[in-house]
Amino acid sequence: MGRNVVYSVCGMCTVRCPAAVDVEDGKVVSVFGNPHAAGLKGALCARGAAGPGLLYDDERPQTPLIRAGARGEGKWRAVSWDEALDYVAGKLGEIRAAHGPEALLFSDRGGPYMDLSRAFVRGFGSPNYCNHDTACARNVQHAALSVFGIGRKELVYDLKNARHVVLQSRNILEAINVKEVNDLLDARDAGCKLTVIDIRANMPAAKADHFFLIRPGTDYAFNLGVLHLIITEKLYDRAFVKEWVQDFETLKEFVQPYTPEFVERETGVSAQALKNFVHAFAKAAPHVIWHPGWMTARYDDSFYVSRTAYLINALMGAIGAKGGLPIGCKAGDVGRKGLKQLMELFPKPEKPRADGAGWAEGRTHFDGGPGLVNLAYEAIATGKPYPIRAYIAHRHDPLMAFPDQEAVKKLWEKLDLLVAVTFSWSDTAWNADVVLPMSTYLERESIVASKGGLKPQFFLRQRAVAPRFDTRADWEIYAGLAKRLGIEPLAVSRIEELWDLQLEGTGVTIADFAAKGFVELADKPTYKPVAFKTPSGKVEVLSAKLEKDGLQSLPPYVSPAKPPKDAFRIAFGRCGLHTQGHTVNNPLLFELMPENVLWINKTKAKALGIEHMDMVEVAPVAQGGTPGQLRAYVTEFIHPECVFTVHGFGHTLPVESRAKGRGVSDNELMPGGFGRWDKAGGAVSMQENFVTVRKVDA
Ligand SMILES: Nc1nc2c(c(=O)[nH]1)N[C@H]1C(S)=C(S)[C@@H](COP(=O)(O)OP(=O)(O)OC[C@H]3O[C@@H](n4cnc5c(=O)[nH]c(N)nc54)[C@H](O)[C@@H]3O)O[C@H]1N2
Ligand SMILES: Nc1nc2c(c(=O)[nH]1)N[C@H]1C(S)=C(S)[C@@H](COP(=O)(O)OP(=O)(O)OC[C@H]3O[C@@H](n4cnc5c(=O)[nH]c(N)nc54)[C@H](O)[C@@H]3O)O[C@H]1N2
Ligand code: SF4
Ligand SMILES: [Mo]
Repeated sequence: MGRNVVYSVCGMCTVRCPAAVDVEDGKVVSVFGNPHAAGLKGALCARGAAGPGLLYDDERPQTPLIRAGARGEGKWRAVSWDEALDYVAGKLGEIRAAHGPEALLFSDRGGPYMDLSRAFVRGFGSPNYCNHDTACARNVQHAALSVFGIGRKELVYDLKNARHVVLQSRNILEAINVKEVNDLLDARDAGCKLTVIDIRANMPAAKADHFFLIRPGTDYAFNLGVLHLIITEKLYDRAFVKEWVQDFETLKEFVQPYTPEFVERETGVSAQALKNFVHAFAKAAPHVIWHPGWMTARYDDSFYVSRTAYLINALMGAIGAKGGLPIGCKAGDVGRKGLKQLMELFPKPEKPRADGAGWAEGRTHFDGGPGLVNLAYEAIATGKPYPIRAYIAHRHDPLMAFPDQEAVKKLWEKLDLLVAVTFSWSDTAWNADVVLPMSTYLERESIVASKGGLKPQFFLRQRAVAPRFDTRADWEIYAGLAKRLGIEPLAVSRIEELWDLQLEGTGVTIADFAAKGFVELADKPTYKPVAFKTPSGKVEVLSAKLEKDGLQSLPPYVSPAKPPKDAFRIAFGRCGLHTQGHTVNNPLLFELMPENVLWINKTKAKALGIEHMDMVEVAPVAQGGTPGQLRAYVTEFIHPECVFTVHGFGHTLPVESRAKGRGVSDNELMPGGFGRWDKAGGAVSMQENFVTVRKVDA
C-alpha cells in the first residue's frame, strides 16, 4: 500500500487546525500541521499529535448500541447500522406524526461543519438546532452583536501585527489555537507588549509585561476604570470615535465614578499600576487587541465584561485596524462566491424556536441561529411553548458541559428518544437510548468547510484510513436517516454528491484541494473598511434591542459576593494537554496528565493545615452535588478568594478504565448551578458557586 500524506483537519478540539496525516500501509504513523498552512509552522499542539491515541484506542463505542436497561444503567445491545438507523428514524417518524417536526431538538458544537447538522434539522422540519455555547462563548457573541451588530467570529484577532495585547480571562497559551499561539509569540519577538488580567498566574502571565492578579469576578470594575481613564485623559482615537461611536457622551458620564482608586478597592490592583498600564496600552493604539474572552460562562456580569472590552477596542480605534481587530472577509468580500449552504436546500420551519431565542418576551435580543440549549431543555420539561420529545446530542456532552448533572437529567425525563452521536464515550452517550458511533476524524471525510478572515478559504478533510470498527462518518449517518425519513437532498450515497452541491458556482472543484488541502479565495490579506450592522450602523454604547427586553446597556457595577466563611469561589479553565472532558481517556494524553489538581492560595492553605500535594476533599457549599478528592496545588499565585481546577476530569464510566476515578469534576461542585443563567448574555454563570476544602487524613 505504501506511504502517503493525506490532508485532513485536526479533530482533537473545536479549533480545527489544518492537519496532514502520514499514512503507511493503511496505518497512521503520525499527524502533524499541514505544511502549507501559514501560521502553523508545520506543527499541531500536543493534543493534535495525540490523534493516533484516539484512533487506536479500543475504549470507544465500536458499533451502534441500543439501550437494554434503564437510562444510564450501562446495559446495551450491539446492533447493525440498519437496525440502529431504522430504530432512530422510526421513533423520529412517530414523534413527528404525534407532535410535529418541532418536537426534535438537536445540539452540536458549532464550528465549520455545522451546516450538515443544520440542514438535517431543517430538512426534518424543526427550528430547534442549538449548539453548546451557553456553556462557552455566548456572552461574547451577544456582546459583539449588541455593540457592533456582527458576531464575534467576524472580528479577526490580528495578533501577528499587534503592538499590545491584553488577555483578560483568556489563557491563549494553554487554551490553544495553534496559529494564534504562534502569531502572538512572533509578535512578542517583534516587541509587542502583553498584559494579562487573571485570577491566577496562568502560562501567559509568565510572559507578560503587566500581570494583574485580580479579585475573582471584578473584571467589569477593572474595565470601567480603564474606560474612565481613557475618556478623562482623552487617550481615545478622536477621529474614530467621532465617526463611529454612538452615545459617547452617555458612556463618558457613566464611567465618571469608576476612578482608579475605585478599581483598586474592588480588584486589588493599585491605582498607579492601572494608570501606567493604560498609558502604555493607549500608546500602542490602534494596533492593540483587548481580548473579549472566549470561555466566559462564568459570572452574572461576564456579558458586560465582554461589552466593555469591545468598547475599549473601539475607543482605541482598533476595530478594523491592522494589528487590532479587523473585520473578517467572506468569499463575497474578495469577489468570490461562497459555498452553497446545505441548510438553504430546505424552507425555514414554520414554528418558532422552543428556547424563545430571537422572539419570546425578554429573549428577542438573543441570536436565534444556535439559540440557548439550556432553555430548550426547560422546554422539554415544561412542554412549553410545545412538546419536545426527541433529542440528538451530536458531538456534545451536555452532562459534562453543564453544572449539575442530576438537574439536567431531570429536565430530559420526558424525552421519548435520546441519541448520542459521538466518537468517544461520554456521560451523555452513557445516558442515551441510542449511541451512534462516529468514525474518528482520521477515519472519515467531511463536507467542505469555509473559513472567513483576512484571507478567506475553503478547506477539506479527507479520510486518512479506513474505520477500525463499525463506525460511520457524520454524513453517512445523516444520509442514512435522511433516506428513511424522506429528506431527499441529504439522502446521498457518496460524499461527492454533497461536495458538488456545496461547490456549485464557486469556480472551485474538489480536485483543487489535492495540492494543499485548502483553496484560498484571495492572494493576500484584505483589511476591509469598517462597517457595522447595528440599527444605527455605528458602534452602539446603548443597545435598543437590549433595552427593549428590559435589560440595561450600562448597568452599574455590583461587587461580587464574598465567599462564605472558610469557603472559596470555584474557578476553572483549560490545560494544554486535554480537550474539555473527552481526551482524559486518550492513552497518550492520559500518560502526560492523568488527573487535575486544586490550586489554592498559600496563606489560605496554611490556615487549613494543607501542604503542597496533600490530598484534599472539595465540596459544594450548596446542597447537592458530589464532593471529590484530589491533590492540592499550593501557590501564592492564585487569589485567596478562589480555588481553581482544570475542567473535564472526575470521570465515572466503567468503559473508560484509565480516566475513571481520576481527579474531580468541577461541574459536580455546582449544585443548582444549571438554573443560574444571564438574561442579558445568555450564558450559564458557572463561577457563582462556592466550595469548602479540607485535608483528607492519610
Ligand atoms: N464546569 C465547567 N463546565 C464547562 C467548562 C468548564 O471549563 N467548566 N467548559 C465549557 C466549554 S468552554 C465548552 S466548549 C463545553 C464543552 O463541552 P462539550 O460541548 O460537550 O464538548 P467536548 O467535550 O469537546 O465534546 C463533546 C463530545 O463530543 C465528542 N466528540 C468530539 N469530537 C467529535 C467529533 O468530531 N464528532 C463527534 N461525533 N463527536 C465528537 C467527544 O468525544 C465528547 O463526547 O463545556 C463547557 N462546560
Ligand atoms: N488545550 C486546550 N485548548 C482549548 C480547549 C481545551 O479544552 N484544551 N478548548 C477550547 C475551547 S472550547 C475554549 S472555549 C477555549 C477557552 O479559552 P479560554 O477562555 O482562554 O480558557 P480558560 O482556560 O477556560 O480560561 C482562561 C482564563 O480565565 C481565568 N479566569 C477564571 N476566572 C477569572 C476571572 O474572574 N477573571 C479573570 N480575569 N480571569 C479569570 C482562568 O484562570 C484562565 O487562565 O479554549 C479552546 N482551546
Ligand atoms: S488546537 Fe490542537 S487539538 Fe485543537 S485543532 Fe489545533 S492542533 Fe488540534
Ligand atoms: Mo468552549
